Amino acid sequence: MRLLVTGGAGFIGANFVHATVRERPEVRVTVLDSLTYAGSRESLTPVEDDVRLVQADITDTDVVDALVSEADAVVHFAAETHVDNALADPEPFVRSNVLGTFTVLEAVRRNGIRLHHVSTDEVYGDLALDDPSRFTEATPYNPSSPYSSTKAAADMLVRAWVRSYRVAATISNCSNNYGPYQHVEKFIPRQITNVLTGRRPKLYGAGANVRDWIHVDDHNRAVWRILLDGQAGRTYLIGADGERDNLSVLRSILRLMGRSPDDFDHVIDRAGHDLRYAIDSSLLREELGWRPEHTDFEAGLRDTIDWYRDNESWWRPLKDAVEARYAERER
Ligand code: NAD
Ligand code: TDX
Repeated sequence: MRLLVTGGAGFIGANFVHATVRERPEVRVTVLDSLTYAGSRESLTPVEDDVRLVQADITDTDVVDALVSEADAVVHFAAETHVDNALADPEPFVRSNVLGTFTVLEAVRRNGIRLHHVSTDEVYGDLALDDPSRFTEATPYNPSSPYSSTKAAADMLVRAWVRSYRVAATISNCSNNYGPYQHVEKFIPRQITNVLTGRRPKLYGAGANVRDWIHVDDHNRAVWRILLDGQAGRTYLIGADGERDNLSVLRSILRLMGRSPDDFDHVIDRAGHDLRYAIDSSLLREELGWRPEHTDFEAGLRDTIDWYRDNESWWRPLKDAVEARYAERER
């Protein structure tokens, strides 16, 4: 199989490529990534002899069309992904997430190629903290942020291309990922690297907001299951029953890193901050037999902390600039 992976130099995409090279030697992987601030050639160094990296933008119709025409399937991860960045400047989110997905869809339509579109649970909006329900494939879309609204728009384009042009596409909406190679702007790596660089971790508001954490390798195994056996036109929710509030995640990081539980700062809350996400992944489990393997969140967190400790050269060059930006926001 010849597989085109957009966004393969980002966090989830790079882990996807690593796992594919490791576990599926028959697959020939091409990565299409423009290497924005969030993408890194170094994330693909361990597989550089096995993977072709094409540095180009997913809105570049000619490049996308040429690469799609050489592929048997496309997994589309490329996107602008950080909610705080979208609040500060939404334009690149509209361009990459909406126009970029449109460009990919037109290319798979022209070439008759199978597509898997990677999306987020944030398209469903948020749940109240005391609401026992969880998102399902039937939950109406209700995005709150500039980021999630552009992901929702992209999902809608995919659905319309399935219905109107019979494009063979599937969609997955996954909860919050953690693991190696995640950019230090995101919650878990930010706090780990704050401790490692002698800074105090930063918690938005009271830290009561709940995220449903999943290890990136479990997400990627689900993407492979859907790519191989998912039904065209279907949406699958991916989640590992990992609901935790931000304060308790931060306290786990502090404990695992030998710090006292109150060794952090409360900073100004995110505008429009979604309260709670929670995924019901029954369809994926029942139809495709997927189960998460990383069911011990503390163990996964310990491994992630170890990875950041052992791979300082990967994140150190990014850290000061990220914190300088946050310092302006959190002043
Ligand atoms: P990331 O920001 O770490 O990586 C995104 C990658 O896309 C980067 O390598 C970047 O260079 C590339 N990219 C961005 N715009 C591009 C463009 N216009 N052309 C070509 N490449 C471009 O993101 P991530 O966390 O790995 O997320 C990957 C996908 O998974 C996204 O679609 C995101 O919405 C989705 N998702 C993420 C999470 C999560 O918790 N991180 C959860 C659910 C879904
Ligand atoms: O310093 C911080 N302090 C803090 O309390 C940061 C960076 C975040 N937070 C909070 C905000 C969120 O409630 O932690 C939670 C997680 O924040 P992020 O890592 O920014 O993730 P989130 O906003 O939940 O979105 C993530 O999951 C869904 C990804 O960034 C998205 O791309 C994905 O679609």
